Amino acid sequence: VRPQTFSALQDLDLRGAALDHASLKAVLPRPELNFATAAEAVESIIGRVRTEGFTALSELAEKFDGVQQDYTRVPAEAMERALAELDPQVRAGLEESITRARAFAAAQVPEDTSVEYGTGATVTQRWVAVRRVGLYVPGGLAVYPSSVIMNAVPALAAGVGSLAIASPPQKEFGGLPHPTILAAAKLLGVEEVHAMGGAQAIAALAYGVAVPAGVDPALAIEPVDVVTGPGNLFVATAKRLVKGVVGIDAEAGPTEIAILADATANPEYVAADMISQAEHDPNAAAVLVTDSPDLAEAVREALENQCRTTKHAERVGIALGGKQSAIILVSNIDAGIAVCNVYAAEHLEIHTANAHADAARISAAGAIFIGSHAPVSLGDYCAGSNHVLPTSGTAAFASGLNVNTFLKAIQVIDYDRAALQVVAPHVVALANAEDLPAHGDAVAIRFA
Ligand code: HSO
Ligand code: ZN
Repeated sequence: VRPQTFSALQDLDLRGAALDHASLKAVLPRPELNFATAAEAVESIIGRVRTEGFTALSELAEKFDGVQQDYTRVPAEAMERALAELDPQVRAGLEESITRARAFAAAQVPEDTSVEYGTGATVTQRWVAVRRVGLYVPGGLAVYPSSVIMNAVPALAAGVGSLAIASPPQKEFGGLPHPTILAAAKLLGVEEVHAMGGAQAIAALAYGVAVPAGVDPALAIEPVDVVTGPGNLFVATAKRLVKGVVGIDAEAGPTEIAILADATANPEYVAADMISQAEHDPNAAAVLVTDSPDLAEAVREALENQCRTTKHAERVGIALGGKQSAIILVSNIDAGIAVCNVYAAEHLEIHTANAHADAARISAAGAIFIGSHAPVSLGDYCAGSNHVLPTSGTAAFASGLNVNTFLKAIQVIDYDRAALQVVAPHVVALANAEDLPAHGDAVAIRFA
């Protein structure tokens, strides 16, 4: 069987189609993530990590990553060496990325808010960081030091005191994660990195892993409160299964780019941006939504040319030719906006004559990139925004990683006697209405 290529990129003509939410939802391309297929294997892995601890982690590292390890913690010397040996240009890029991400994250830190109900009665919403977080950084087809930044920076800005990074052990790096990942962690001041990947890493973070008596306690993995970060189907399934034990961020399945474009768009840019995200994964989705058949044709041509020279042509071809990708023709940009709002892309680029106004009408997307000079790859590395974003349509209700992901809001109730007396009759009445008279008594006793 020959691999699919970009030329299999499907056309979807929605001119004249119904534009209501349900109709569009039914026709828009989207692969179904089959969590059920992985669930059984993942459940067994989680169970093993919980009962067998590091023995299970070692066996799974050998099985899935082909490496030998007793413990997962990356030694401090390896972290230092990785930073010392980091290519200066890569270091400069990471530093710029960190600086921009920090500024945006710092600006997101919410203020506590209070409401006063007359004298002596105040309620406050107080934001408090979670104690400890586990950040997953995938290995696989590519390595993602940029994801170290995207996970850690908002957690640090939120005030999280304890961060652990998990990333798959790499055979070619002596069983440690890729050195650039270690260097990025070190640059951020995150010292705790564990060479572990897959569902077992998520289980270890969520439940913690103890060391036997006599072993350096620094090698143990303390359980975390929140696990974030993208990963493959096994990682995503594991996150679903530990949810409730810990908090998790939004679903991060295969990456997606949607582009809303009219006749004013530059087809070479559009094609380049589609290829850029298709490069991640044969399951990545690239969707062009346009009211211009001429642009659609020009983008096809540009894809053909650019696919000839792009490094990961095979992966890109499979992604573009897959069922999840399409060129969607719409009658006008209003219809295009309707399509984009139903699709709820992880990344949405807007290349239209009125890009700002059109962007303002988007109500579902992980991130919106406005105009012809804000490609997704800018956001992947250096815009200041986060690249851990909701995929698979979950942008309809979920947000990209941000400071709030790592915060809890505690509601603080501060009433004095006089203030309580003002509402006491109402509390008593409502308590009686619910047949919970002891609730009313607890108020009344203070005034007896
Ligand atoms: N586009 C990916 C993030 C990424 N790209 C990392 C390059 N490195 C998902 O948003
Ligand atoms: Zn990317």
